Parts: sequence; C-alpha cells; structure tokens
Amino acid sequence: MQADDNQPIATLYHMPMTCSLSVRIAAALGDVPLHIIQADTLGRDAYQAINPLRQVCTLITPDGETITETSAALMWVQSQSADDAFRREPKDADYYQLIRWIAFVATEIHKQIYRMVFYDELDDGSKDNIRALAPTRFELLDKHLTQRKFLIGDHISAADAYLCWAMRLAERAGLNPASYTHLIAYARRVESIPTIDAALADDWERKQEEIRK
Ligand SMILES: N[C@@H](CCC(=O)N[C@@H](CS)C(=O)NCC(=O)O)C(=O)O
Repeated sequence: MQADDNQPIATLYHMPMTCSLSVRIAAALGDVPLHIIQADTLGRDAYQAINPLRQVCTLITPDGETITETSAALMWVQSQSADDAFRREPKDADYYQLIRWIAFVATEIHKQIYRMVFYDELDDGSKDNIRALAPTRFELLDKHLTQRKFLIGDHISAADAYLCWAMRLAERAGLNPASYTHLIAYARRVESIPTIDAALADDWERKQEEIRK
C-alpha cells in the first residue's frame, strides 16, 4: 500500500532505536504507510498530553483512535496490510500465535529484561540478576526456531519485527545470545531483509542525529 495525497495514514510517535522501531519495521514489511513523529522532539508536556506515561510507541489511526502499547500497535499494523501474505486478522487461524509471540517479546524480554537493565532504578548486581533470566528465554526461542524461518508459519510477521528489534539491542543490554545458533541465524536472516535493513539504518541515523544535537 503506497501513501498518496488523499489517503489518510496513521501517525506513529517514535523514538529512534526504541521499541517503536518494531512498529516501523512491521509497517515497512506490510507496506503500511506511517507518518512518523519523533516524540522526543515535542517537549515533555506536549508528548505527555498524547501518552500520559510519555512512552513510545503511540499510534494514532486514520480514524483518530489512539493506540498505546507496542503490542497493540503491531497487531493493528499487521491487520492493515494489503499484502495477503503479511496481513493477519483476528479471524485467522494463527492470530493467537501472533498474539502469543508478540506478548512473549513484550513481557519476557522487553519489559522483564530491557526495562530493568536500561534504566536507573536498579543497581548493577540487580541488573545482572535480571540478565540471568535471558538464557531460558533465548533457549526457548532457539528451540522454536530450529526448523522455522519465522516465529509464526512460513511468513514474516509483526512478531518477527518485535523480536528483530529485541535482538538488535541484546548486546547493548549486556546479553550474549551467541551460543543460540538458530536464534542468531534467524536474527541475521531477518535483519538482512532489505526493508528491515533500511528501517534499521534509518533509525540508527536518527539516533546518531539525536546524539549529535
Ligand atoms: N507498555 C509500553 C512500554 C513501552 C516502553 O517501554 N517504551 C520505552 C522505549 S522502549 C520508552 O518510551 N521509554 C521512555 C520512558 O520510559 O520515559 C509498550 O509496550 O509500548
């Protein structure tokens, strides 16, 4: 689906290299046009009026509905694609597998590990205790991906977009997934898909610009 002048498009409030990147990736995969606004350029109060927790992502649909929560935004994007192979909707048999894997990344990796190790509330020892949760999560993913190209069925989905983002940040989070060979091969394969590679490169450039300011 290409954006044209008359087509209302959704707006994504985004911060480079954070979880909202997964929504950008999913949108790129499904060719769902998004108008991207960098939340951190808006000022604290202005963005808080949009998202009371001042977190990304926030998605505003063309109908004006606000969707906070990365998981919900990912599912919305996936339901909007014109690409039959990518689109998944609640009526589809594997929709609950989509929810399952998005929820897994959200609750077992993103909020359970990254929310702890990237923020200041915990001391270093406590952060290491949290990092110790990673191997069982990686092992589970590694097993699941032993004979699969993607998390669900044989086509890439928004759940892969979320896991791709999580894997991109693993090293910076102080995690070492190197011995999980199926997971690593999967991450390399997914990252090298041209639309994903382009979204990752653009986001990285936005992050560098942010740092330079
Ligand atoms: N429950 C939210 C949490 C999202 C979240 O943790 N966002 C982080 C970036 S990955 C954020 O906005 N952090 C800024 C902050 O906490 O001030 C979701 O799942 O979307």
